Amino acid sequence: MFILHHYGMSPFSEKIRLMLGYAGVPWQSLASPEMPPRPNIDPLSGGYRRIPIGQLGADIFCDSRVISAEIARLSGKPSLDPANGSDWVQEYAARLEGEVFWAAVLSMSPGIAIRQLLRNVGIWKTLRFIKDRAGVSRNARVKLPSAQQARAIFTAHLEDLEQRVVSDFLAGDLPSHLDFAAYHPLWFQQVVGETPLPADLRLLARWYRRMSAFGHGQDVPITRRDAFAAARDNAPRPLAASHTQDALIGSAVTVSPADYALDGVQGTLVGSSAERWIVARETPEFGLLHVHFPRAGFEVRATAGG
Ligand SMILES: N[C@@H](CCC(=O)N[C@@H](CS)C(=O)NCC(=O)O)C(=O)O
Repeated sequence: MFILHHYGMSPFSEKIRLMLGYAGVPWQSLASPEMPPRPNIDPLSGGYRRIPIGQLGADIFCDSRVISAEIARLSGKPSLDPANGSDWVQEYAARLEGEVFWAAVLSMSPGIAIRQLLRNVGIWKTLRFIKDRAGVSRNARVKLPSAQQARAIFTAHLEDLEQRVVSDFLAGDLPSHLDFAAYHPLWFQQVVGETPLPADLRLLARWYRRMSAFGHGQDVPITRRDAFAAARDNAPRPLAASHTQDALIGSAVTVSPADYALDGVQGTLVGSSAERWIVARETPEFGLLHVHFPRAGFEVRATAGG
């Protein structure tokens, strides 16, 4: 069964929880710590530090775009696969998950942020969390807005979104990946940031309610032992022959995000497609694992000596 490694306050996790609810894919839920180290998933991913991460046996899926493609496949709902959007849809989704996501996070009032952290993680972890995320921001390769700029970006974004919800969903009559990419920054502002949507944006409020109504579907809490057993007791799924043609296949590589939280994963490149890199990791604890990354937003480097 599909396992989601996630934590409550994480917007990208909410994107996937809601998508699983809409798609009707039953899932197992493994609550991760809000910051590294994450003993439930680090040994499986090999060091990718972001959340959410998906897991199907010995296949590990890093980044919500790859996870969305898996949910599309499991549910037979191709509109959930980010690769199936037209050019404008893909460009807009990238903006929502980059500039708009950061605007939602950085426009949050410091008082509310502290209150939420104290409530969710307690006092000691709050201090560690602030230090951890300051490090992520400092090392980011993308330029992050100030709090004031973030508020202006987010307000303009909401007004623009109000003009875009002319159908039931953003790219037509059916929910698509784009709706979930648009949903999670708004969820974060309201649920974690305690800031309601502006009352005059009525179409947006209706779309948001339509989306929220999907809920999270059927999730069963599991433990780290269960996730580890699933990895150990299964082999990675076979690779399509068409995914083993890249010149780098067989090379030792490091795959890392290109924007922020840059920690990379080392292994052997065993698969690639127009959308994905797949890295094999041979581990003493679980045997062979395949770790999947999207191409968009990630870098692959041949590792010295490989
Ligand atoms: N592009 C990634 C972004 C994921 C992301 O930024 N996740 C945040 C939490 S919502 C994160 O992991 N921040 C750093 C951390 O938690 O260690 C995705 O789509 O999954």
